[in-house]
Amino acid sequence: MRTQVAIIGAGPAGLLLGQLLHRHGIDNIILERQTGEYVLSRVRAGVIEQVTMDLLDEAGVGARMHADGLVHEGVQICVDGVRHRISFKEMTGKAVMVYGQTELTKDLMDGRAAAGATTVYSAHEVALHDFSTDKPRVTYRTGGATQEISCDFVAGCDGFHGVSRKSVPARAIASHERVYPLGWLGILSDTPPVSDELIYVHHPLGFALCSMRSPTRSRYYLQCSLAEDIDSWPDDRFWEELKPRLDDEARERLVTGPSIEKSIAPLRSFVAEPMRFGRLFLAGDAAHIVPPTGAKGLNLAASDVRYLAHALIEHYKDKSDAGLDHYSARALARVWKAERFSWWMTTMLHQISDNPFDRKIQLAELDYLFRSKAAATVFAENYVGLPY
Ligand code: RFL
Ligand code: PHB
Repeated sequence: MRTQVAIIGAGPAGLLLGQLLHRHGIDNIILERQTGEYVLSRVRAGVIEQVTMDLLDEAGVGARMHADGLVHEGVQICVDGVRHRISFKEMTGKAVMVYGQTELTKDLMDGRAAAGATTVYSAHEVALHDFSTDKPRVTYRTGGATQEISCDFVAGCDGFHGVSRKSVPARAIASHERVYPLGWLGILSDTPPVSDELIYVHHPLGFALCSMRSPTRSRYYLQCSLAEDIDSWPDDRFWEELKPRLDDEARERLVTGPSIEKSIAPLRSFVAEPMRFGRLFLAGDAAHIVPPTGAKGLNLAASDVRYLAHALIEHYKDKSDAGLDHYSARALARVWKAERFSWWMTTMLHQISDNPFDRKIQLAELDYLFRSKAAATVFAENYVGLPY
């Protein structure tokens, strides 16, 4: 088989890249290790930046998000039982959209199916070859046979555990990492949210987040230890641990119910540099991970894809490689700012340290955030997403 761009991974990065390229007549094939049903069953991100919304519109897949997504003009932060609000609208004139990654992935998959573009699900043993030459190849196994795709470029959109980054010789890549000694235990339930805005909770018992997917579906997270066993968290225990962290009003409004999904995600900051190796380009979680506290992972995947899609379009339409040559530096400049914001929010809001000094610093930081318009503006500007 032959294609212009072989894309590894059918997560948001791979699907969005495929869609943008397809709209510009650039042929691409996506290879995905899992089945489509499995990809759609992963409950992950919920917050979409304005610039990501614009990109989804550019890809022609934004209609359902605009119809069903919830526009949020501010966010709430609850510290030791007292809630504070930061208005995005007032500080930046912008807003974010609350719309589940699962729905967005479905929109992208439907868009791809409508375009008639090829996605190979259950593609096993994907291997990248010759990407340091101008004739890269990708091989994989499906239905007991080995297949080969020759292409002009390979886009590694296969997430943190994917094969693309691992195919790069160790001497050519530098990794920067911070692992936090905690995770998020998340549940999804068909109960109305406690508030019409997200509530990030800082509490001596540990961080919590009250989020949502719709007016009738809530998403909650609790800070947990990495050693936590999901089976030791029946729903009742989750709700009982959440309640004391909330303010009185939220506690009264909390409607509990059976979980429809429950999972634990470790918190990690990670960046691999550079993001280009000959004709292989990494995008999204394949190149970087943020802890979920700043809601940046999916949005960063989208911004990488925007830079990469435009660079590839420039290559094919204008015969210019300027965008490809600048891809890594451009993407990383935005990545590191989101890494900084996510690290800052994580360290400010979680109980990480036993040293009382550290908690005092967290409280001082939060108090400053609520009292200073400058600090609130910095927060809001980063949360709604920095410009490209
Ligand atoms: P993905 O989504 O991991 O997709 C990669 C795809 O590649 C496939 N794959 C392979 N395919 C072929 N061969 C191989 N060898 C392969 N290895 C892997 C995988 O099966 C998969 O389908 O990466 P992508 O596309 O870069 O997208 C990144 C986002 O999914 C991620 O950053 C976000 O979910 C992070 N995230 C959040 N981001 C936000 O912007 N806002 C949020 O509110 C937010 N909340 C979250 C989050 C992530 C969370 N978890 C579970 C880590 C909340 C949580 C709890
Ligand atoms: C979510 O709704 O899943 C969510 C929202 C905000 C975050 C992380 C996750 O910071």
